[in-house]
Amino acid sequence: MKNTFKEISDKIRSSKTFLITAHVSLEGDALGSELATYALLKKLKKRAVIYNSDHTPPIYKFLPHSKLIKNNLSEDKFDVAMVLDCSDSSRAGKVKDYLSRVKCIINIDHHISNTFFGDINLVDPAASSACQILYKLCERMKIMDEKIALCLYTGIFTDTGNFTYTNTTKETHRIVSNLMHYGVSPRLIYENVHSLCEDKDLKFIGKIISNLKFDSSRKICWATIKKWEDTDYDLTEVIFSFMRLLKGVEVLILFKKMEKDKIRVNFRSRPSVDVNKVAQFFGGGGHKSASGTTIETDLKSAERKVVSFIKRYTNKLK
Ligand SMILES: [Mn+2]
Repeated sequence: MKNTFKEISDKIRSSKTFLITAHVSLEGDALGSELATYALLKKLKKRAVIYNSDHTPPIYKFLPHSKLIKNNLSEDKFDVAMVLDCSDSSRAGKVKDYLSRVKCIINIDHHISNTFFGDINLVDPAASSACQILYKLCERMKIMDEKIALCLYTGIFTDTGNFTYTNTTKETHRIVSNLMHYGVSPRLIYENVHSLCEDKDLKFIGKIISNLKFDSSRKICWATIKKWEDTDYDLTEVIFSFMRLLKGVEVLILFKKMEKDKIRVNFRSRPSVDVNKVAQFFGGGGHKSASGTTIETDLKSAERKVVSFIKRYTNKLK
């Protein structure tokens, strides 16, 4: 991996124009890594454009340079594409079309399901976040300032579930400790990222929480959502944060009907169950304890298929 860091820093230093992107359904790690990369490239006097398929959720607009993010692009000539926190180029949504026209794709990611779609691939599933990997790149390039630090801290903070998931390591804490030398305020980040609900959102969440379903062993808990609330930000994590309070449950699932016969399925798990394997069985992927997929069927049959697969899969583990 040492060589890959060098290869990437050489490529960055020798190139002029950059396209930066991340996965659809933007969140802290995707945006944090994009904006940190942007600030890093600007420090090196490079031309860089952040182009995303999805709009930036308002809760992340406190991040530096977030106003410069584009959702449409007229130019298409770039030396390098920096694709961040993205397991597969198709996860970049409509930006994928641009990637085929770029001379060199640098893929920096921590998803265990990464397909190594880049020309240079820096993939470390042991890292808590794409931001944690980028921190190491900054460290090697000897570039850091308060803007980069704020972006990286935010990505690490959100992808570790406020430093509570199993991906939080000594290394994670070493890095965030170093980032705090640049004036990062954890309180400010927490307030921006977590003060997001309106009363109608809490009512919507309340309805979901009061209709949770369980399997007979009560180790699997899931919610089915017929109409996903159209908010400025994704309520998925908020709902999971309530479901996580359940004692003894090992797998949490959200089934969301996005359109007719199109169901988004998100998985979260305690360490005993690898939900990346579950998501992969259904054509998706992610991490061992957080993953997702999209299934083309109706809500009832998605629910039946997924829950029965997890029952068989967890039985095999016993
Ligand atoms: Mn991530």
